[in-house]
Formats: sequence, C-alpha cells, structure tokens
Amino acid sequence: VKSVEASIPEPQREAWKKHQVEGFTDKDGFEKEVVRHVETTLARSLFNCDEGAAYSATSLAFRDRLITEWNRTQQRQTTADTKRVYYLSLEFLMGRALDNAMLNVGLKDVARGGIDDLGFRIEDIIEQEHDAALGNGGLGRLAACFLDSLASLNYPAWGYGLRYRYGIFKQEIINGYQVEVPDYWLDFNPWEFPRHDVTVDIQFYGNVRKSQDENGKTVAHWEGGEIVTAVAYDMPIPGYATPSTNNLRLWSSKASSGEFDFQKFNNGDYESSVADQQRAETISAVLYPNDNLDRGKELRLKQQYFWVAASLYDIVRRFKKSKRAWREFPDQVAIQLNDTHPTLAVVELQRILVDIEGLEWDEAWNIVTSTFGYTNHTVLPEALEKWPVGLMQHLLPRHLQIIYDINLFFLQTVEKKFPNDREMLTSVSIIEESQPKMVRMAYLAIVGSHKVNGVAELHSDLIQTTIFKDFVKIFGADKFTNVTNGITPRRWLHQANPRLSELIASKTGGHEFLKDLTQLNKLELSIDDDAFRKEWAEIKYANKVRLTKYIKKTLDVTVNPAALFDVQVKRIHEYKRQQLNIFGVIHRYLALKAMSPEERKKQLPRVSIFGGKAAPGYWMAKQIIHLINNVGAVVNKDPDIGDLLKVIYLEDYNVSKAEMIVPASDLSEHISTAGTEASGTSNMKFVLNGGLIIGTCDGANIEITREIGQENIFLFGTLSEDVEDLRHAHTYGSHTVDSDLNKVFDTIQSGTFGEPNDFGAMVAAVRDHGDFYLVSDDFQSYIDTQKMVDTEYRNQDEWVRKCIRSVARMGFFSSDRCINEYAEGIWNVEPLVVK
Ligand code: 7GP
Repeated sequence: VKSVEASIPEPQREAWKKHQVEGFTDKDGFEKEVVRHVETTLARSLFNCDEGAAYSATSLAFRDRLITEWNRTQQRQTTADTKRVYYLSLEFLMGRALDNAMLNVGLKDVARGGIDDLGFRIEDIIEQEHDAALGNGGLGRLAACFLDSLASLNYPAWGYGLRYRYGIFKQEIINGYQVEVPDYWLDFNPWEFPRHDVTVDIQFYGNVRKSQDENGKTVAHWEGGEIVTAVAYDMPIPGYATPSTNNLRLWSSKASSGEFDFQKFNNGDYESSVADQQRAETISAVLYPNDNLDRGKELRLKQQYFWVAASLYDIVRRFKKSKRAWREFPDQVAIQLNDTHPTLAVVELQRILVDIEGLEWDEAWNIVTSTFGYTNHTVLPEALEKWPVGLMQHLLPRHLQIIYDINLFFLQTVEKKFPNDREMLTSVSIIEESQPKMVRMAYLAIVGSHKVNGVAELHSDLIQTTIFKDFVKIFGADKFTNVTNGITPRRWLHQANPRLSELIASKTGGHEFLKDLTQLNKLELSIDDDAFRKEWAEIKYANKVRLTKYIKKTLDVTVNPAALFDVQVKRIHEYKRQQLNIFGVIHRYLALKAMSPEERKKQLPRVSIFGGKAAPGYWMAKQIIHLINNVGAVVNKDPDIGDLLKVIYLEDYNVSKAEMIVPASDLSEHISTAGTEASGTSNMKFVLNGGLIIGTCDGANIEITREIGQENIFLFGTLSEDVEDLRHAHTYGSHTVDSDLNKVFDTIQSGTFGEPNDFGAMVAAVRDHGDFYLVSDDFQSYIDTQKMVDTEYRNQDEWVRKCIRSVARMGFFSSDRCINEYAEGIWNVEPLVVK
C-alpha cells in the first residue's frame, strides 16, 4: 500500500504537490472563490446573481475545500491500511449541508463577512438550500447524526445508500387534509460528485446452473436475467474541528450500456428502448415513504439488492487492493446493517466468497458473521420485514438457495442444542412455513451477524425477552447488546441554536462541549447566576418569537410568544399517539369554554403545535391530521378563547424546520404507548435545547429521566410491563372510557369539528375496538400531568432552573458517545489520528 506513493516518480509528485489546492482561509480568499464560481461555473455576473446563485457559489466554494480534505482523508486511510466501518442504510436524512459545512470547518464567520461584502445576508443564503430528505424519520436521521460523529471522531468510515431522485414527499395541508407533492431535489445539487467511472453491473432474475470443478466440488453459476448499472455519487461528510472528511456513497441506477437495445433503437422501436432505460432508472427513483411499516413491494426488494450488491462489490474491491488473505477480511472491514433493509448483504458476501472466490462454505461463513453487526429499530410486528420465497426465487434465485443453506446449517446447530424441540425449530427458522412461505429478514440478520443491538435500554431488553428471545437461548446473551441512541450536538445545538451555544460556551470554557458533551455539566455551577438565567430565558423567548413570525407568515395565525409552546413533531402514527394529544387539546378547549370570563383570565395561555407526515397509504394517520387541523380551525377563531389556546399544524415537517422548531419549545410530547417507541431521538434534541418533556416511560425517555432527574420531566401513563394485561382486559373484559374522554368523543361526534362521521373510526378505535394503544387508560393521567405543567410553568424562575439542569445533564446523549460504543463493542475499529 505504501507503494501507492512510491509508484509515482519523484518529479511528477513534486509537480502535483506544488499545485495542490489549499482552499481559502480568509474572507478575501472566500470572496474570490465565490465570484469565480458565479462567473465561470454558473456563467453569471454581478448583475444577475440572485440569492439562489449566491447560495450555489458559496456551496461550491465550500465543496472545493471539503473535497481537498476528503482526498487527503482517503489517502491517509489507504496508507494507514486500518479497519474501516461501512454503515449501510437505506435512509440518510441529511437536511441541509451548507450551514453544517461552514460550522464544521470553522469558517462561518469568514463566510458571513464575505457574503455581506457581496451584498447578501448569510441567513437568506442558507435558506435557499433544499433539504436532502432521503429518509422518513428517526432511523434515517440517526444515520445522518452517525455520519457526523464518525467524521468528527476521525473514524475511517463510509456510508452507503441509494441516491433517490425523489426523497420523502413534500406535505401540503389543503382544507385540513394532507396532500403529497413529489420532492424533486436534484435540480442543482452542489454537494454531490458523480463518479461516472465508478460503476457496478448488478444482475437480477435468471437461473442457477451447477457444475463440478476439477476437484469434483459443486460450483453454482448464476446466469441470464437482466443487468442494471449502479453509478456512484459521493457526498463529502466533514467532521467538526478536524480535517477528517468521510464519504457518503449513494448509488444511482441506469440501464447498462450492454443492455440498451440498439437493435430496437435502430429499427425505429424507440419507445421500447427508452422504456427499458426508464425501467432501470426506476430502481433508485423514489424513497418508500413508510416509517415503521413494511409493505413488501417487489421494487423495494430490487432497491435493496441493487444497493447492497453495489456496495459490497465496492467494499470487496477496496479490500482486494491490499492483497491480504480472505480470513483477514473481518480485520479490515466492519459492516453495520441499519435495520434489516440491507440484510441481503449477508447472503451476497457469502455468494461472493463461495461462488466467485471459491472459498469453502464454513470458512466463508465465518468471515461473513465476523463482519456484520445488526441494529434493530422497532418491535412493531408490522415493521418486521418478510419477503415471499417465490419473489426471492424469481428475483434472486442463487440468493434463495444460499438462504436455504444458511437456514439448514443454522437449524442443525439448533437441533443439536435443543434435541427434539420442533417448536423451537419452527419458531426460529429463517423460512416461515406459512402460505406463502416467507423469508424472515430479522432472523437472517441475527444469524448472519456477530452482534445484535437495540437502540435504548428498554428496547434492547424487549427484543431479548420478546421477539428474539429464542435466539438469546441459542446464541447466548453476549451476542445481544444495547447502544442507546444519540444526536449530534453540532447540528442540534450549535447550528440550530447559535445563541444558546455561545452562552453555553461562555459558561463552560469555550466550545469544547461540542466535542465532549459531558462538559455541559459545568453549567450547573452557574445556575444561581441571575444574569445567566435571564440571558437563558431571553434566548428561549427570541427563538419563540422567530417561530411566531413563521406561523404568522405561513398560516396567518397570531400566537402569543409568551404562551407555553407545547410541541409534538414527528411522523404521524397511532403508536406515537398524536390522537391522545389532540383529545387532550379538545378537553382543554371544553374546560375553557365552560369557564366564566373571570376564571378564564387566570388560565395560562398555551399554543399546541403539531407537525409531521403520514405515510400516503396510512388512512388513520391522515384522519388524525385532519382532526388536528379541524380543531385548529374552530379554536383559533373562537372569541371566547383568544390567546388562551391556539392549535397549529406546521406543514411539511423536515430536518431544517426541526432546526427552527426544536429551539422554540417549552414542552415537547413523547407520549407513545409504553414499549412501542424503540428510542426516540427528538426527545434528546428538545431537552438539549432547553425544553422540558411530557412523556411516557418508553424508549430513551427512561434514560433521559435517569440522567436529568425525575423532578425535571413530566412522566405519566402505563408502564410497559402492564400493557399486555390491559390489552387483554380491553378485549376480554369490559372496557369503559371515563367521562372526560367521553365528553371529548361526544363533542367530536356532535359535529363541532366538521362532519360528525369523519372521525367515527378514530373514536371507535378507542371506544369499541379494543383501544390497542391504551389511549383511554392513559388519558386521565395525561390530563393531570398537563395540569401540573401549567402550574409549574407559572413559576418561571424554577422552570428555567429545571431547563438549565436538564441541559447540563444531557452529555450522555451525544451521538459521539454512541459511535464510540459501537466502535469498541461491535466494530473493533479505532480512530485514525490526524497529525
Ligand atoms: C425508529 C424508531 O421508531 C425510533 O424510536 C428510533 O429512535 C429510531 O428508529 C432510531 O433508532 N424506527 C424507524 O424509523 C423505523 O422505521 C423500522 O423502524 C424499520
């Protein structure tokens, strides 16, 4: 590997070195780069440079800098020849790149001055950027936070994903209903580098022929079918306050040049030859818009194999350059499966090693299982992936055979350990003996990995005691572990809340806390400092004013920034229980209506803010959105209510909107039915920005409580160990709904919020159909806890103290801590120190 450099003759090396691009370091250099890009790359001038062009040129200037460091980082890693991590994720919810790049390389102030000289405001320039929204929610955003931490901590790491032409749809609210609009985001994307020379041909369909080699060994040949080409697009990922710049490689599909039917084309059958091309391009065309739900579409399986096969080809190609023996593969490569979506990678690596490289099955399988780790992100049964055997056979005939072999050998070891236990065999078999037969991807991922982790303590306990309990018996408890999720403080504090970040820096001895979040604990020393608390409160207020203006501009509703801002923003899902929140809002509205004007004057004004997308095919989630909007339409113009209650639905919730909303919250809601939310990560973001939480004992709420103290969080509701009994009682006992909740239902059904029939199913789900999510069980304690919130919010001094204490104790929830745990406990990789 050292020969890489030595292979270039000295004079040549000198010439290259002399002209190495160094990138700007000061305002003048920055301006020069921006003007150069406006005038040459964009072919514009001072006279027709609008904010869009200024954004593009600024981004290109920063991109140039990043790519120089990217090149050096790759060179450094190749020379050091140490183990790399590959994070395979079908979703990367990156959001905007420019602000992040400016802050991570430490040149935002330089850029601010330069942009100003050129006649623009940096805030307006940042706003020009379209979010890279290649994800649905928590799982995709976690992947993005991980990339930031991996680079910031100098780990040699690559992300691999798909370059969707359309990310998550844009949400519009029209007459109170969600309407989906396609998100075409690639018009001009300065952050990606097409690598038209880095391509991989991917095979689908066809059939398997077996032959004997000269030693009498059976060899499988996967033949025929169709070929689609994967083209690499790279996005540089800058670390914070380090030159390390990692790579996110996204694959785009196109018709393979060998496949494009020139015969047809020349014969004038233009349409069908174009149709072939379009079919190939369809693979990476669109992100499936489901969160915590598996729909089992054939195209989705095609996406998965396409992406996994291209990524593995790339990883293997890189490994082979080092000329090491295959058994060293796991010493050089760690691959993390972000949920089961990339599980075919297990099968593909086994296929490469056995069919193409000629290794023996057992040796290959050892390499495979030492290489992979699997992270589970949900226990919801409707989200656990299964693929029909027939579909797998058709699309990936050789892979199905390998899956059957993996299963056979696995079941043989189970049989040895648990002789004559047929129930055990059926329960853990990778193939579900149903009609039709299905491949259980989570089981395949467990069998193919050396570590399996959940994403918060409760969740990791639950997977070991429920959905995967038999695998714990088979493999032992050591194979299963927990890595509680985290978030990057760079984006979610420094970038989203610059004033708070500066205030914290002034009290903790500089910006060190952005690299070591535990340093936040120094804040507690300043808690009795009146000026500090005043400044803290002012920052929160200013963030609320900013959101107030946004609400006025987009919805034409005036809200009082002094009111308590109560926020629930996340994907709309019955298990996340936005319905509980809106029922609570209706209860509050009825209570206010029943009061005398004198009594009303004593009440605390509140703004209930909602945001989030519903999967286009999730009817009930869309009903919930409709109800929230209809309640807002009535409440917001009720003269009896005025400022006391406003109900706001923020359209098209995404990463960049979160950066504005999160710092503006006083209270945020994380109120899933206990045992259903694997972790949650926005709970961490809200607390880190000085907001308190109302929440259930679920996911990471439990660990947040442990860290910040139970006096600083509003917990309520059923515990996860009681959920099953309650559900059973709803179905088999008599299920009654208390009178307060019934009043809410009666109001809905009287037509107060639109057509009485519109929300019949939502009410019936609770009242008549078993109330699976325990809304009725938790309603009263939710209302009582909200009353406590009102009381405590009135004591502003104590409230602010709670917020400061909470922030001071949030150090644990940095994604840096999380990545270090993966690196040590699962990947066995070390950072590459940059001199
Ligand atoms: C989510 C979980 O719902 C959320 O609780 C967790 O914080 C996040 O992953 C990151 O770990 N799961 C998904 O988004 C999801 O779709 C099924 O999981 C594949």
